[in-house]
Amino acid sequence: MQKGNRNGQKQRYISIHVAEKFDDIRTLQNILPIADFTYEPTEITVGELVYFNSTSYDPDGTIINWTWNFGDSNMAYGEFVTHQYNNNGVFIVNLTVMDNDSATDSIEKTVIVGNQPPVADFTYDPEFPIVNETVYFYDESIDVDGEIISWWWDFGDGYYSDLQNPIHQYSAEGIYIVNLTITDNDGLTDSVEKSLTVQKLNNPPNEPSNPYPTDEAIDVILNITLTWDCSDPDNDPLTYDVYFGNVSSPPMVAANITDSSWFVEMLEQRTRYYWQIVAWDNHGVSTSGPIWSFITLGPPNNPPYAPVITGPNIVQMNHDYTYMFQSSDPDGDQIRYFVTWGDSNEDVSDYYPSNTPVILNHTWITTILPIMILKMTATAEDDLGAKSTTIEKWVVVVWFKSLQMAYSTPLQKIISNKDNQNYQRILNNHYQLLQILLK
Ligand SMILES: [Ca+2]
Ligand SMILES: [Ca+2]
Ligand SMILES: [Ca+2]
Ligand SMILES: [Ca+2]
Repeated sequence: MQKGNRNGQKQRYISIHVAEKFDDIRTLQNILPIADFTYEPTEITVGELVYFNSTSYDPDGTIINWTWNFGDSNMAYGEFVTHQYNNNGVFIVNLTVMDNDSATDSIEKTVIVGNQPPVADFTYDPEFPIVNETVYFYDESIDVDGEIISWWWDFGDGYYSDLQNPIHQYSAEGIYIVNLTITDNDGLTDSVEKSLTVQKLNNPPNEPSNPYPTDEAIDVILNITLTWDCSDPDNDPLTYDVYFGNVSSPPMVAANITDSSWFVEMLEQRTRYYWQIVAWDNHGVSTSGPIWSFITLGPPNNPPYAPVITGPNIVQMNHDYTYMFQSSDPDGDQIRYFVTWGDSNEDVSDYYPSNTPVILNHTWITTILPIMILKMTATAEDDLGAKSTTIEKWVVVVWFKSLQMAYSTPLQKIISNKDNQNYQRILNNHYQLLQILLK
């Protein structure tokens, strides 16, 4: 790679100086300097900083001048210089040195500035593709002294592409090693690898089911293992949060358990317990089960007493009326009320402490008859499921306020007879007659 221009043998020049004074006549023999240099690095690429070091010397004096010609029209002066080549190629570097007697020597060396290799890089989108989703690959490779002329993508699943910016779909979940190899216009290559995680589309767990004790079970023992079933559409492993207590929105008593069972003990007798399971899959997605309940064993439960209904007997259609229901439970249990309004509508109240008046509203909507007698019913049920006897109440529903006012007293009499079996028929068939009778 390096070669000198010297002709092998050292050349010597002799000069004779004649002094002004005879005593100073001396015959002097100047020896030529010897030019040489090294450079670092020896394998040069475009843009790289190259250090040129003169190793020239003068056997009988000193070097006083160094002139560098880098072969690319650039010059420099000095014993130690640096240079960067902007193009690859072959360059003749010339160094000329001069000694203190103005004698010179030169040396030339050939340097080869190589091709800068390309640098491979890429990105892809989306970051976490799911199975069969289109993944976009973007070439981000660079070549500082040329251009990239070919690409080879290995998607890691047995598929390849030679496009610069390919797309690809993965048909199975997993972690894939994607390799991109590029080649620049001078034939140098580079590769880069990145791992890509393909996820499956996640489904939430199925709803917890098949509780034990079964929902609404009674006489459940006081120490019992609750169990349930649950699965995940993706067959993900599941964990469970358990909510349990004697209130209808039970608190969480266990979190993140892996078994589909939970032991509870020392439960109170003849008490309704509520419980709920929340299932989580390993993608952090959850599904809540229904709130189940059961009643523990204990002394016999007594039903609430029959409720009392308080409210108007004669009402106008399409107006809202308020009724109060009240009962008590011999055991002091909470009570809720089932109410039928005689027009095929029903209501169920929340649970309230024993002996608490409970208000429910109702509107009888337009009927085809100007006067109708309807039968309301109310039943009290304690929170252990024991029902009272059912109480009835007759209500006369009229079209107009005037009817309500006019017939209030006589209708009240009829209703109070507790013998209304035929009155609806009478009212329907003999409305005019009744009108007269009631006057
Ligand atoms: Ca010399
Ligand atoms: Ca290049
Ligand atoms: Ca899942
Ligand atoms: Ca009771």
